[in-house]
Amino acid sequence: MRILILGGDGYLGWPTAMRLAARGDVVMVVDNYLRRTMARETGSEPLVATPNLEERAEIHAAITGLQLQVEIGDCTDQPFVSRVFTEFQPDAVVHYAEQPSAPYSMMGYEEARRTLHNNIGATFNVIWAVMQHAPDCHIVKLGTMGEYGTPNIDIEEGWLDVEHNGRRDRFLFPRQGASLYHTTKILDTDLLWFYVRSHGLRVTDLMQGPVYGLSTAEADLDPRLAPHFHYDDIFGTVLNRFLVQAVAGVPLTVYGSGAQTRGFLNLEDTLQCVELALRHPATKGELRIMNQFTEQFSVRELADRVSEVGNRLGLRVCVTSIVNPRKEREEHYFNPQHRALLDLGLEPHYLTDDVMADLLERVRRHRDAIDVGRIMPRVRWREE
Ligand code: USQ
Repeated sequence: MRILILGGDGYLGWPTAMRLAARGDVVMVVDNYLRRTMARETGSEPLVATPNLEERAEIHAAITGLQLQVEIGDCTDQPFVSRVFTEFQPDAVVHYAEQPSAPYSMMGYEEARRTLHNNIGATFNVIWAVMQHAPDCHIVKLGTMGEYGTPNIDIEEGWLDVEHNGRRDRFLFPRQGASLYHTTKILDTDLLWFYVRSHGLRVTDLMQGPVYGLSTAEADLDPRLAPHFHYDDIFGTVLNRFLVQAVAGVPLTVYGSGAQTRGFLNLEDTLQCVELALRHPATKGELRIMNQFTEQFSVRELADRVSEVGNRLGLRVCVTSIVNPRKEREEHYFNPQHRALLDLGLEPHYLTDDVMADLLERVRRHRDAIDVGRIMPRVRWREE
């Protein structure tokens, strides 16, 4: 397939590009380095510096013999997006080109505006580029489990059958994000659903939970091919942060009671899920929504697991509870469905003790690079 990856420099975009190239697909990666810029501006650089996208593509080609086409540009720039679609003529586009951080979106006006402008603008331009230049192209869009929030009912995969005053209909599952970032993902879904109804697009919206890990089959070929690995309070996801905190000897930062529960997945499984979505495309006029995670944990459970395995490896790990900088439910019901990707063939990599030990060992190799000044939360959802 000819596959366009928007946000191809990111934590998920870069490993996805290498995986699809290894499978024999023709891959073009697009990025404008927004995440690198935001990380620099907020003092949130990753654990290990990574070469830029053009350099990474050259290193990848030298090692594997596989070419990734690279375009540096901004997906909110419609002439740029139009040109890329016209020239590349993708069979599918994987849309990761979004500002991915909930805390960043809550920092202040400028960060909120940038999140809204980038995320909605990029999705809107992708929709129009598909309609105008590649109408059969399958859009695989990364959404988030956070679109649903934590309702006091079971979470379905995208849709809910509602009976009201004796009549029935099917609607998008009610959504309520706990940050502006999560809200932009809700707006994306609404935009996509509108254009699916009006123009018959084919769309898969993947509701993903927090991802962890720093290794994939292709990234392990050479240290220069590693994904960005953030452990700061703005771009680091919770388990990745806990791994670094354990190695640095900093108490694990459980926000509030730690009873907040999420659906998690290994980076390897993100690649599997995206590939499964690509190989089994949505049909024309279909918005297919799949919940993308493999197992659920509370934050406190995760911290305890890191501490148990870390201490067995000789690290001195302790867990602390700090005032929750976010406004989110800590005690809540959480029972999301996640069958669709398993039915397509997903074979989960679960978070066993061996996997946890391997993650800790990999982080331990970079112990000297850890800046403990990047660990405590700097962004509060509201000033007390
Ligand atoms: N948390 C802690 N301690 C920390 C960091 C986080 O207790 O040091 C808690 C948070 O309060 C939250 C949970 O861990 O309850 C998850 O936080 P996170 O930072 O790992 O995840 P989140 O901000 O929700 O966002 C991440 C990705 C985002 C993706 C989302 C999936 O950055 O791109 O969409 O995970 S989900 O969480 O299911 O919405």
